[in-house]
Amino acid sequence: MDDLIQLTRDSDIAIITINNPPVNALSPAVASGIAQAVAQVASDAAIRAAVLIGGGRNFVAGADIKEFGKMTSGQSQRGAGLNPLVLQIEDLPKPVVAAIHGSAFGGGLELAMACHYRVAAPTAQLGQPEVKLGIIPGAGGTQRLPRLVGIFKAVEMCAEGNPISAREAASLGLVDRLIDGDLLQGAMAFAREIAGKPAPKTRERNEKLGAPEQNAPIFAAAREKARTKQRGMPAPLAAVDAVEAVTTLPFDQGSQLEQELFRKCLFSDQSKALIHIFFSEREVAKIPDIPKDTRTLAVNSVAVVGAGTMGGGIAMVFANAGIPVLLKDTDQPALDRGLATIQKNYLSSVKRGRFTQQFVEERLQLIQPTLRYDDFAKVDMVVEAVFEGMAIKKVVFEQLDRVCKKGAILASNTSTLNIDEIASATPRPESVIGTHFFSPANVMRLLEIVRGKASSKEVIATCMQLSKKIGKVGVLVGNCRGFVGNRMFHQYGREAVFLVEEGSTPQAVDQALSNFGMALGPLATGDLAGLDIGWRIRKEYRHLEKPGVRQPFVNDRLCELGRYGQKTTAGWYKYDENRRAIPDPEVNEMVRKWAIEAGVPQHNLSPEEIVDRCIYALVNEGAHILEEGIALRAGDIDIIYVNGYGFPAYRGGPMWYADTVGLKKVHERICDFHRQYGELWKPAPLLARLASEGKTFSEFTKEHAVMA
Ligand code: 3H9
Repeated sequence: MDDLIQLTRDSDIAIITINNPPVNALSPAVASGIAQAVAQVASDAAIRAAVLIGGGRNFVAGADIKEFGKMTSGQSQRGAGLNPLVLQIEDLPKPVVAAIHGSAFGGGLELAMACHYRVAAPTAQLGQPEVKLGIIPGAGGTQRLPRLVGIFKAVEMCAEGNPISAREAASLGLVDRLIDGDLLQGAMAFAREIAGKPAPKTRERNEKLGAPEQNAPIFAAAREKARTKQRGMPAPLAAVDAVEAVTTLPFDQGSQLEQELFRKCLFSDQSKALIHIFFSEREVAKIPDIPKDTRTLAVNSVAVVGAGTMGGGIAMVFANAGIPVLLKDTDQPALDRGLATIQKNYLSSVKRGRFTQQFVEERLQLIQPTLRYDDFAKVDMVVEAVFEGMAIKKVVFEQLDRVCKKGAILASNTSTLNIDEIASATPRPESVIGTHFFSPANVMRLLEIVRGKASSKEVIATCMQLSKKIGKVGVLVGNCRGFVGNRMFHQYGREAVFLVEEGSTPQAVDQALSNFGMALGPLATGDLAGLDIGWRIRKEYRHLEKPGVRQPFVNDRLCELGRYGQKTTAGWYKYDENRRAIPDPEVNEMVRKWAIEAGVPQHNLSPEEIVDRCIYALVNEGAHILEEGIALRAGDIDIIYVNGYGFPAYRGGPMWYADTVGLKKVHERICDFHRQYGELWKPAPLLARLASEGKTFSEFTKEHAVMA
């Protein structure tokens, strides 16, 4: 036992404290330290009961996820040694009480369930989130949880991975007592009550397992839900299989099945991809030239300029985080419309059970409408969300400079424009930054934080910190047209239109990418966002197009016909009154005719080519972005795509996916496309280099995390 585990005593009660900051992950050393402490408790006749507690802010956040990479790469053979440990605790004849605060997740909950009793702080969270990492519980969780909470809840928790509150856990019987006040003292008092009494083993408790005829529909419904809500992922189905084993097999055999399924999932590409996403999501917060202790500015009040769809959504984001917001527009009708939309959105959240009526009323109180810039004098931050045009944005920033206090953050929600040019409208470019929210802003997790050349480190650090507070994943990106997400999406969307021009249909393109795992196909996404937006941007930038380089055109033709997508009930698809997309033979016919008239060569396009062309268009642009330092790391691009563009997390994002396929293979395919389809497919130099060196984007990232 070393510093990781402390064993102390208070008369006849032992206290085992886990000290492995920041989250008490169960590394092999932690597991072996606990095992030694438990052995001492067993052998010390003066000890009649024990409390197992976490030091710091957490009980235990689970097995050490870093160990999984070592296990799958063969660097570590033994895993965390959790299974022997949980059995050792459960078999101890003296009762052990797990005292839970913060989180008891994954292996942490499995450890707690092997204890004979559990007490918890009311704010604690308990869960089996393994499926979010592409695995299933691997230390008896699928076998013990149903014995404590019943089949229905156990299936839900293991297959969906969402945590429950300590209060819910107490009502289900997973927690034996909630402790208000000092957790250790409460746990000690509990331990004294049960000291000397028999220590009940969870694995022997069968009273909540129910009858087969009750359980069969639960498993069937869980499988159906997993197939639709976690489409393409085997881990949730494996979790259901493992829980089902509780009802058909004795504990030992059930545990063995759990082990087999756990290992199968752990060694899958999906698990590696999801673990990459887990760590990348934490890594995005680390900016090499902005140390952790950089001073941040207090953001206690915000103003949003523009009460349109984006501005309204952004106002809701701040209000939801408890930050008062002034919402400004130019005239009363525009402001009224914006507020009405906000109210409508909140109402639907109440209907769907996401928020309570009281929560919504409090949030609405936090959003104050105004028509005057002068009201902004005291706010700490302004987010501009007006129409996407440089001239109007500059006028807004001149006004902001006139009214805002010194040091206020002046942010633009621009999705494409040059943040330095916007900043040039003020004499304080150090306070200007891009905060690019994704639509609907109150739902989408991604926030691109665009670093201008003068943005101060304090302003960047504040926005990165603020993103977490408002429930977003903030990713710092460099300043270029479209930044990271939209710059890549432009290539992806372009390729999707080319495919339709060359002989595919919108349905075939969308279906191939949906089967790949994208939340929505590119053409349906265009219809959702509004085809007129891209049309307007293309017209604005037409002068920059290189002569002789192919450009998509049938999307413009659809717009000329007034087919803007969902908002006009027609785009690539037709839409019914419930906004359901219906394939439109008229579009297919028109597009075919236009393409043939324009001399676009027609060919048969397989789903494989559709996927390769769209996804490799993302990858090739991503490689340019990485080399230019517009993104700090390949993982940052992946986080942007998973959180902002519906890229399947289980494929790890576009750059990870390319690494998984092998950059040599990706490069060769892109070279084929270059030969066949011309200039736009010129392989990015970084991709060509890494492919020839046999390296990956991840390896490149480890060597160069530098931003332009
Ligand atoms: C499992 O248990 C399998 C079992 O069935 C048994 C198998 C045999 N391991 O998120 P934060 C790091 S699978 C290693 O920013 P927060 C994290 O990378 C596991 N490291 O803090 C970060 O490092 P850094 C099931 C971990 O307060 C730092 O801790 N468990 C682990 O916002 C702080 O993390 C889970 O999936 C870990 N298990 O949130 C739970 N957890 O500072 C995963 C965290 O270097 N964890 N780190 O960037 C979480 O959900 C959140 O971290 C938690 C804290 C809610 C606990």
